[in-house]
Amino acid sequence: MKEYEIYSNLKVPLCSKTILRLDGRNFHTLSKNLKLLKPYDELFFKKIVSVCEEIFNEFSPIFIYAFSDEISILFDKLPYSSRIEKLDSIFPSFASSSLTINLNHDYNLDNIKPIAFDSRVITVTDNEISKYFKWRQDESWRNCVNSYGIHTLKDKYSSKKSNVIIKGLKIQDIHELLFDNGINLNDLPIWQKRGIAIYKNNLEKTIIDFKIPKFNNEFFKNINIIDV
Ligand SMILES: Nc1nc2c(ncn2[C@@H]2O[C@H](COP(=O)(O)OP(=O)(O)OP(=O)(O)O)[C@@H](O)[C@H]2O)c(=O)[nH]1
Ligand SMILES: [Mg+2]
Repeated sequence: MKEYEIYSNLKVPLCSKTILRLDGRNFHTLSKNLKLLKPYDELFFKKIVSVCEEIFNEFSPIFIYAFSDEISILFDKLPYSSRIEKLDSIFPSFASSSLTINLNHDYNLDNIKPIAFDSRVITVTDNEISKYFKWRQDESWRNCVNSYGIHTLKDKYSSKKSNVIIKGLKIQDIHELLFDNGINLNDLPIWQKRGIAIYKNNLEKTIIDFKIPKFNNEFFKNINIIDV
């Protein structure tokens, strides 16, 4: 019957570096059920960071980047002989279990649905690495501005209307709206604006970086992820 497992030999090509991106399933509902602080809940995000640390320690990727409910994991060398079925099943299930165990210390999980992450495989060349992470970091920034914007609008409008209004505003308009309401985006914690990263420094010490810069080639060169 083994020949019926027709996808089991599907592998990521050897010639590229690989990113696995995990994203929490339906975390909007989870955040409601756990009564997370809006727009950012530091305790919850620290649980996501713990998940990243456990992945880093267990599977030795070279770099992890996370914001909100998504985690991008960069590998130099893939585990499980690069088999896609293994990667796309073990990593999201490991993350789901890890998050559940971590949340259980501080939250009541009695009435929540089982936590799940989805997973996708992204192949990149060395010179696309910083482009990929910059793309995700730009999303983190957009997410930050929008989340604070909606949070502010909800003081005056319904949730639905706030979402409609925010979609019609340019980023500069949202900056001004926030500024008028006493929120200066410059003063927000860096992890809320740019996310966090885990990597090894030159002394092979694991760094959990809550103060990452804006990603560019230089950053990835300095931490020995790329050569040029
Ligand atoms: N209140 C609160 N919510 C958060 C926080 N971090 C993540 N979330 C929630 O997680 C969601 C993540 O966005 P998405 O991944 O687009 O939404 P999702 O509900 O997970 O939907 P799918 O990924 O498509 O399953 C956000 O919309 C928030 O509702 C937080 O710190 N506080
Ligand atoms: Mg999600």
